[in-house]
Amino acid sequence: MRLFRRRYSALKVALAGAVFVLFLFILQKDVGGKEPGEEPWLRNIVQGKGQVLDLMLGAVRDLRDSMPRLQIGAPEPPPEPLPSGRSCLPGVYTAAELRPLMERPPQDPASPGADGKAFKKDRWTPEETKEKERGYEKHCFNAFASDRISLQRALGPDSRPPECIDQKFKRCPPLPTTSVVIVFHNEAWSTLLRTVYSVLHSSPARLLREVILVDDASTDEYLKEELDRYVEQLQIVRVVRQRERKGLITARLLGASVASGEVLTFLDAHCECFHGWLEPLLSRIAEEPTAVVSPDIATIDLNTFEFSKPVQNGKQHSRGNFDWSLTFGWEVVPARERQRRKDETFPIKSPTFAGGLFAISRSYFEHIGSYDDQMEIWGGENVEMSFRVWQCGGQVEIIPCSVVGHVFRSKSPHTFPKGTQVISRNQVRLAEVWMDDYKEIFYRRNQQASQMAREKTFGDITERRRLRERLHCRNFTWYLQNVYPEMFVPDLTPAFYGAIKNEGTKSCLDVGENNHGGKPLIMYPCHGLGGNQYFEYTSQRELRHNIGKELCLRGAAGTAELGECQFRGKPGRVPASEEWDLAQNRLIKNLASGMCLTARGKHPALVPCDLTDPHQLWSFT
Ligand SMILES: [Mn+2]
Repeated sequence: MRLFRRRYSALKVALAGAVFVLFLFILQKDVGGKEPGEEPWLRNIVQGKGQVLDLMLGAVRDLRDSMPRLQIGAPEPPPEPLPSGRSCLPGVYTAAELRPLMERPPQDPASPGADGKAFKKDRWTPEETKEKERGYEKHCFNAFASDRISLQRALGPDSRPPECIDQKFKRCPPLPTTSVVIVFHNEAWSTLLRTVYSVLHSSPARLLREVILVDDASTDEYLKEELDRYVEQLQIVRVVRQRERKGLITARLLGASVASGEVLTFLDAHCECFHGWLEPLLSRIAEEPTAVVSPDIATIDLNTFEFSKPVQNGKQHSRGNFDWSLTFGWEVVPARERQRRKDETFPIKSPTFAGGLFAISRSYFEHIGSYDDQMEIWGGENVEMSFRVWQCGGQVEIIPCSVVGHVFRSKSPHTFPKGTQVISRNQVRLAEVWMDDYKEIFYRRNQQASQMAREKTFGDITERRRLRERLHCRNFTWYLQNVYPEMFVPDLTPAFYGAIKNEGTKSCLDVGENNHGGKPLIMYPCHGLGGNQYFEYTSQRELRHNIGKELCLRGAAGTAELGECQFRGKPGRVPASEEWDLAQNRLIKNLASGMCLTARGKHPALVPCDLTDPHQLWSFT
């Protein structure tokens, strides 16, 4: 006992304790550190930490070696060579090295739709007209035209900006290989196969590992054995099938699970790839493995199948955004982002992406949590992935030198087996996981979603929340401030919100159909669904109708109309014409005119205030 006390003084015990803690830390680091080391996007970060650790490790190695091993560690695999150590030639790829897998057959310039031109037809027999109508009905595009255009049509000369045409791609690190995954459900034969051929004709052979067609339980006969037999001759094309209709998300996951390329490239089943579409996408991922990249999506006209080709210069680019009903939209790239880009080869940072056409490193796709596999059918998955990628350290970008055409339809030809409420359900899942308190802004605008959130009928999200924890993702405030500072954030807790009911008419203030500003308002029976009757009385004393756009009630001489809100956040100010006083909580008084809103007359208007007139009395419901 005395011996013990003499040899282990308090100071020495403390010192030994500290060394032991350090030892534990290193042990844990040895085990936990292996995984990220294998992931290229983390390698840089780990390297920095690694150097510091090496120093510490050297200093304590002797100590550690002299201490007893607490457990036997797993055998260590040899360290992976760093990218610089990889065997690849210097310089850039030659044109020969980037030759496509398949040469296009000779093109007949007189054939329908040749070189991406419009399909034209003057005379129609009754049978042809009938066939055309059937095509529209089934596919919501002109399948008649598509069926008559060559499956292997070319798109004419390369009309992209010169810096895109001249862009060279470094051999080191090599461009990654890709698997192109195309999901389809009862797609027209000609659009599906033209998409496939267009990939085979425009993708460098050395980069295209395979084309995977994922059938989301199509019911059309021609998409079964006939398709299997047809693609057999195309060698690197194969079909995998989802027996039950589960939608885009699970179909994509199925495609990804059988893919062997280093990059996953997702395309829709009615696309055509333009010259040199693939290299810029893969090159950006080689340079930045956490980038999720979309091509510039060109329109293939749904009536004529004309391909709107890129122009040499001056193109106004669009990027993805969202509104507070969580609907995806396009906006012109703001000046700040335009100035950052030196030429067309620079990526455009995008707050969200459309989600149909994009490429992502396969290992990063897995790392970042692929998709929420409990989302159903379609809708919201692109916004979910956008928030997730940005918040968890990646980036969502559009690569303008990569051009892919897509047939944009005005409506969906597909059924929603469980109804369209699956979209709200998907949106609630994403709001609950990624949006923190801002989810309330969405819920106020979508009654169905709000109810699902209240009743917790959106399924289990534990796994997705755990993913957010595990990846140490940033919060939604960070996203709004850093990724989308142009976004207007409505009040988190508006003073009043909902429908504005009139005492005299017992009906509600309503913006009317398709009122994006400029049209007068109407009075309409209160329906309690939000939508056209949703208003917020803001902390700035505006009356905002802001589900999609930020629209404000504006008082003018005797009239009240809807217009785009002048106030876009501080340091701006609300003009008096858009400022309203809820006098005695019953009158709605305009600050510019000093007059009050009345429901009397054809449209809501402004008249001298009168507290005794029930048509001037309003309340939020
Ligand atoms: Mn589509």
